[in-house]
Amino acid sequence: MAEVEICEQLKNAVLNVDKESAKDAVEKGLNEGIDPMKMIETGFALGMAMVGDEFEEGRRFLPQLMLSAALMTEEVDKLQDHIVGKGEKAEKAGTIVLGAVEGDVHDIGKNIVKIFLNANGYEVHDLGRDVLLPQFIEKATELNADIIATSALMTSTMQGQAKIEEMLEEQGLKGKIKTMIGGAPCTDHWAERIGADAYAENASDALYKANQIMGL
Ligand code: HCB
Repeated sequence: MAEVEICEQLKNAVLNVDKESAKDAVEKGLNEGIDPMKMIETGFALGMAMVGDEFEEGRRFLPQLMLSAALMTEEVDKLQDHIVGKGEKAEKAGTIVLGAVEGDVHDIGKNIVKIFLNANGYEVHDLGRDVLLPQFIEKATELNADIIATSALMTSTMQGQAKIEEMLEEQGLKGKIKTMIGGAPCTDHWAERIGADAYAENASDALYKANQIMGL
């Protein structure tokens, strides 16, 4: 089965909340050597974006959203061990404090970012979801972290990313601890507006931007 067909099956499995089909496509994909990140980003994530659109249009309801999310989380967990990066590098690339900002329980995307950064040599301290804003700075200071990476999936919670920038400024830490923002409503423009160091569109971009920040 070609990569494009596997990704299509994964996308549809999320849309139709079809666990068996998702499992089958993941197994086939792994057997055929398809990049697990491809399966996540162009299979599952696309399906999830479509689920979100239908939810917004009132054609899908919260319980269905939750089922799709649970299915995706379970399968992404399985793919985790198959993501090949430079994880075994002797030298670590950097330390990142990661989390979904206060008020936001969306964590599927954040978890994918974590898996990918980890696999590529970053030490990632995941604070989880709905993380109180000061905790990002406290943890980053404690660990002498290089980057605070936040995830916000709602227009309301995005404001938390702006507040983190203000708090870093107030505490004289701006520029010392770099920041990366992500999540579906975020953009380069938002990063620029709030003074974040980088915006990442997806997990591969998060690695690229983290490497840029670290000068790698
Ligand atoms: Co939720 N939800 N949801 N939701 N949800 C969204 C986000 C809406 C856009 C749906 C819509 O209306 N179209 C909407 C927000 C509208 C807005 O603010 N403008 C919304 C809403 C309204 C809500 C509730 C308020 C619904 C309600 O209760 N009435 C509620 C909020 C709860 C809360 O947070 N306080 C809610 C709940 C849920 C769940 C629990 C059912 C479920 C989340 C489960 C979970 O995460 N464990 C859920 C889901 C699944 C979604 C959608 C459908 C998908 C999100 C997702 O997982 N995408 C989403 C629609 C959408 O986003 N289009 C919808 C897939 C991942 C892979 O993409 O963008 O998260 P991602 O991550 C990418 C990328 O952004 C980047 O890399 C990732 C990997 O490629 N990235 C980073 C992410 N974080 C990064 C951090 C970095 O530093 C760097 C890069």
